[in-house]
Amino acid sequence: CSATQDEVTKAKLAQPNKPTIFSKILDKTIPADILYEDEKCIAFSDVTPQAPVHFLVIPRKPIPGISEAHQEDEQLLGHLLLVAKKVALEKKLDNGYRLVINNGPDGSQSVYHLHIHVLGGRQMEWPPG
Ligand code: D5M
Repeated sequence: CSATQDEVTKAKLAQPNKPTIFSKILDKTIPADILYEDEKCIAFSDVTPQAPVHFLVIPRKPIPGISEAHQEDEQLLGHLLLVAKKVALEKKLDNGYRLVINNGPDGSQSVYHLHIHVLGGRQMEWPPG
């Protein structure tokens, strides 16, 4: 669909430079629908939802993408997954959900601040586009 195409176009044009729009969400200079936050991460609703429930979990540390995470980030990455699960439960996604990490141009990453997408509330298809 054209919305999906827009996301791919944005991803192709994205520059892996900091700071990103997510830094502004973290420092609260732009608003977001924040679902959860702690000292290591924040979860907020995606502004262009691809499912009835679609939120992002991001670390406060500005890791550009999963390809730039390192051994020292091991605990943080585990924490992000557990927060994704916790918020999914709060959102009552009892029948399942999907976690996605887009990485780099071929992965259609458009914001170069690591984020886990959590999508649910409908049947997911496979393979993804
Ligand atoms: O996904 C980046 C995601 O970030 C995409 O689904 C839109 C979302 N996004 C972009 N700006 C905002 C703001 N301001 N609030 C909430 N969500 C936002 P990617 O995996 O990089 O393609």
